[in-house]
Amino acid sequence: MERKWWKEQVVYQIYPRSFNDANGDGIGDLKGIIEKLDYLRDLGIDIVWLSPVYKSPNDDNGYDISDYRDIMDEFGTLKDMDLLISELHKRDMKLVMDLVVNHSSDEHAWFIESKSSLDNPYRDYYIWRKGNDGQPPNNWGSWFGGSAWEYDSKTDEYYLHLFSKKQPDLNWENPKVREEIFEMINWWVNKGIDGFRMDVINMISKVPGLPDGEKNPGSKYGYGSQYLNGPKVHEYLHMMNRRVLTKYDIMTVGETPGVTPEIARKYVDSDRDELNMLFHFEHMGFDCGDTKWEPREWKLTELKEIFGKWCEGLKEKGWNSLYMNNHDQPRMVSRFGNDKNYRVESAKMLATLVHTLPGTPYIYQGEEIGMTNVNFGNIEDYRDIETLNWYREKKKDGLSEDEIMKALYRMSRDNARTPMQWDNSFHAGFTSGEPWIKVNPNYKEINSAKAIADPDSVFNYYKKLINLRKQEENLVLVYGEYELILEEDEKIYSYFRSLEDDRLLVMLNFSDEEQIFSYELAGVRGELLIANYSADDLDSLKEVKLRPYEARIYRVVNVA
Ligand code: TEU
Ligand code: CA
Repeated sequence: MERKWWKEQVVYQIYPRSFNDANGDGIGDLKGIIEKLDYLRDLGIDIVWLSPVYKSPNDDNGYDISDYRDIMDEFGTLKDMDLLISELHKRDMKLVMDLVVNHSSDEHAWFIESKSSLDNPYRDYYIWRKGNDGQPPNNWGSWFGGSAWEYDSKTDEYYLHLFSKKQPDLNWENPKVREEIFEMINWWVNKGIDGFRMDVINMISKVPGLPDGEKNPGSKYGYGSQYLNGPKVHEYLHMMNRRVLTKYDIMTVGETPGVTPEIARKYVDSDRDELNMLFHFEHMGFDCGDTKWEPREWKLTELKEIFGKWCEGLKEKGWNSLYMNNHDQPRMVSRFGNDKNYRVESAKMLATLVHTLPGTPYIYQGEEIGMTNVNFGNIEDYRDIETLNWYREKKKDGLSEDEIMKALYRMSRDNARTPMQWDNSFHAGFTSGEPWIKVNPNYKEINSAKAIADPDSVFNYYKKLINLRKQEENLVLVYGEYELILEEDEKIYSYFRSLEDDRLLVMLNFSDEEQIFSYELAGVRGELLIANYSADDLDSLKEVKLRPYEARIYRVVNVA
């Protein structure tokens, strides 16, 4: 197994708008991030991934970029950015930027040119088509609702936008577009950044002719089939790798909805020179029905099967990225744990899973203090475009306010976007002004200041866990083999990680009841490395009682 820094280190995702506001305008900013670097260093973070900070009109909170070489006014300036990079490097930390190049903003200079006339030199920077008898060119749906095509009367054509209509898709078929993007990437790397998280990077190549897509159940629109992992995506990524990425020691992680391990290998097999890692969504969909808004009962064995398949699938070539939440997903403790009676225990248990499976762990801001979903209960308090569009659509369909609010509490992206809870002062110490989105009312109980001071907090458990994974003798958690045991158990998730003579045993109780771990394991004793309840070394590991959401890691030692 080839050793790499990005395999051994831990990534922390910052959603800048909600992280820390230094100037009191209610919006997080770069200076605010700089103020918190020592906090992150103390936690044990090596790599910071910043959600987009580029110039943007904020239709989708920065995922709609109007200038790739400048910073959003609310966040600061390029000078602040240089300072952030040097302050990170000074602390031996690295910076990964979000790269959003499937689409730009409709306010990007390229698009303003593009839409101005049919023969403008920038026309082909985007994807324009004639309508079909007064209807859009095909049946593709936008991920944020409605058609993926917007009519423009000036030139009597439609442009493609897989996301909001303020996010027109770039035309990767055009070599000039690719060249512009590669140069821009180069420009950022030369500024000293250490890698990229690539937004929906497996959507950049569309099937030629743009045929209708397969419809999702219950929808009149086609989703995905004609552009997810499209025909030229590997050609483009290989090109990007050869032209730019390979020249530097940087890390890359692609965001790729709709990939299986088989598909993933084509992106991350180290011999293919494309990406280092990717984010798959299999564990982000298995608790949902036809769309993300409908819940589905899930079983622990399903989760084990998903992670097991990915461990196996990428074990020879490639590498996994491990996450249970991000800025698009509900809070993991609310989704997979119990944020009522066992918030602290289950947050630690889930963290133990993320940091002990094979792959690079990603922490989403606030996760390290066990932040939860927010029950706003009022549409006025929501800000997310996907949420607001869906609300409008469902109201029209006649769904009750109550049902809609329930779905939002479960799945709205704003669950992850409420301000970081720093302390118990007004607005949780996030801002001295009015926050752009309300603070979760539980901030007096859940906040960093309190967590830092409490030795039993989620925060202090993360610190220990991160440190454990990095300790020299324990690189077994990074490079060791993964072996699942108690495969059929619906309450306990347990596995070995082993490297040469070193063998660790992870035990996780995924239920709110006591469980007995029972496994035929003779002639060994267990040295406890970490646990989320008080626990000790054990002379035998055959039978171990696990309390609700208990997590333990033992070093398994042979007794002669
Ligand atoms: O998300 C891509 C994506 O697949 C989303 O549709 C995601 O599944 C959805 O938000 C879940 O409800 C990326 C970014 O992470 C997201 O924030 C952006 O809105 C989107 O791309 C467009 O850039
Ligand atoms: Ca601010």
